[in-house]
Amino acid sequence: SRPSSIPTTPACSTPLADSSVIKQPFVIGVSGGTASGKTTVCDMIIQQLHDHRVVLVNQDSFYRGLTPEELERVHEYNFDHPDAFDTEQLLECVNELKSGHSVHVPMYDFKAHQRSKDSFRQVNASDVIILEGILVFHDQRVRNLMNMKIFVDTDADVRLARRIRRDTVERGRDINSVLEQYAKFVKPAFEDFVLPSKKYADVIIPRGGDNHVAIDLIVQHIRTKLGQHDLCKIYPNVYVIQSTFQI
Ligand code: UZR
Ligand code: MG
Repeated sequence: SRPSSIPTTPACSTPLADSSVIKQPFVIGVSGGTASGKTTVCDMIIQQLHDHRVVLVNQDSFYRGLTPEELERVHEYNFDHPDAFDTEQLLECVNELKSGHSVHVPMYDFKAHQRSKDSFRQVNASDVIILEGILVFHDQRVRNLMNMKIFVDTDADVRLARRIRRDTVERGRDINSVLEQYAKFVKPAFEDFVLPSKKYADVIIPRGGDNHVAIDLIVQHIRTKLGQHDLCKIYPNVYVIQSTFQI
């Protein structure tokens, strides 16, 4: 017989009776080099957390649109540099989501290197926010919003092979421009900005989406944390009661 104040099920998927209690979502950062399998890892986590409300926010959505001058010299534009992203807007967006508000995430067109002027993606408040991108661990303010940081660590040759396939098939590039961009910007920026941010990760997943064991372990951990996370916010005394019980 448990005291009635101990919730028997995690309260995360049910609306709160007491609206004065603010429940903060659990924020997971997923970083790693280009084509490392970040999106696949995120999709697998989302699939396995199907009984929770999970939203994915991609750093790619916060690419700044190129000016006409930049567009003219697009081959000289460094899309892998931290300055290519509107980090202030990303911060604002994740902060809003953390406070339980819905947000409008910009839509970025990889072929035109532009943001859509009139369409946005509405992202609603949720239990878990996954923030994915090559440089989501770069800015300390963004890192500080995360409850868990995952780095997807995939060999550079595997990433380059995937990148060529993706950019030619999905992003309308020819192979020469992909290789040129890789050598000129992608690889150096990986070494200068992405790899050094690996040290902030709590978990490093080798081989990305192929690593089912790692993803299972991570999901188990998120479930545990999610339970604790919610219970701490909603029932601040619950652990006190439980520890009294154990004595
Ligand atoms: P992921 N990128 C483009 O190729 N074109 C754009 O308009 C905007 C971004 C690329 C960017 C980076 N680099 O390597 C990659 N270049 O998108 C990040 N060159 O995407 O995390 O899915 O690999
Ligand atoms: Mg991706």
